[in-house]
Amino acid sequence: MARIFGRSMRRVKCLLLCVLLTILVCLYLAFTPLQDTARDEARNVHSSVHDKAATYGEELPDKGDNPTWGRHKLAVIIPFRDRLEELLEFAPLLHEFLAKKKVRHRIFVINQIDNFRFNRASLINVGFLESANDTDYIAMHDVDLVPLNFDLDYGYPKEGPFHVAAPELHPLYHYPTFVGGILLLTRDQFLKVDGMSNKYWGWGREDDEFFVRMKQAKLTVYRPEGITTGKKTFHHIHDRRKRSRDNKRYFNQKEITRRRDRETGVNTVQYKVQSLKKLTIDGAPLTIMNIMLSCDLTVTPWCLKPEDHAKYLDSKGKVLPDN
Ligand code: UDH
Ligand code: MN
Repeated sequence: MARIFGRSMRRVKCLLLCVLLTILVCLYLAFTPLQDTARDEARNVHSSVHDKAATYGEELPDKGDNPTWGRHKLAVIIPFRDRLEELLEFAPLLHEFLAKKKVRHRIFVINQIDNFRFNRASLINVGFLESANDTDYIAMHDVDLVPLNFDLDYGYPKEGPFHVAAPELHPLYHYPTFVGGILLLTRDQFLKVDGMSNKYWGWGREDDEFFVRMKQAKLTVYRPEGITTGKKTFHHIHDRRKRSRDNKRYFNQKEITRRRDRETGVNTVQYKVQSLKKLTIDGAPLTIMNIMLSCDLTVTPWCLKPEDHAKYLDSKGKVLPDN
């Protein structure tokens, strides 16, 4: 009897041992490949981020693993035409400035290549749309305004639009409602006001209209505090004899552009990306977008000077296709 009991106890022990071994083997098989897969996946994600950066011809400023850089990414949008000398000086300085401040960023040069008068606001709308992929806030940034004071903030403007080039700091413009030069907005803030008006061809006032948009949308504009460098806070690379401002007003431009535009914005901007080039200037990676804007001459005939209308219109008054 005792022998039978002893034998069955041994069997039970054996069985338990087998079950335990099976469980251990299963656990081993189950978890080992999982860990590898997870590691491989992480590696893939990491390398795809870098591959993407590599195809853009850009360095990721933080190589993706430096926690002090924060999670937000800035699209610097530069409305541009015929300002190569300024760009050559500006781009390396801004890139270095932002990298030192650990602001993740990409610089987009939105180059207007059609035959219409310059349209800063529409180019900013285009820059906003074209930079949507991997950035979550924008800086509309003049190409000729270099920040010199390292205390200037270019961080994510969570509370409201942040006007870096404040009137008391800008070398030239000091009126209280000025929001030109350099202005930061989150994507949501920009969308809340439908971006900028597309009616401003030639120089000026589009930023003042944008101020009204922000005000009416109840967005509070913030500005730098505690900056002690006054009007020397920026270097303005602008010789007004060489870079004269196209401030003529044609047709009923003056009257229309004095009003708040409720019809056009980032949702109505018409354009074509003719080409995209990656370029590095002294270590500063840039995305250059060659943009053909469209203009409806029945709405804003001042997108061409009156003397140019005949040049670019066919006999029926339609804009020729290559313009
Ligand atoms: N820009 C060009 N090419 C041009 C004209 C303008 O690239 O032919 C771009 C460039 O980024 C430039 C920005 O538009 O820095 C502004 O133009 P600007 O430098 O001629 O203007 P300004 O120095 O500063 O007068 C504009 C501030 C806001 C004006 C206040 C009136 N609302
Ligand atoms: Mn200027």
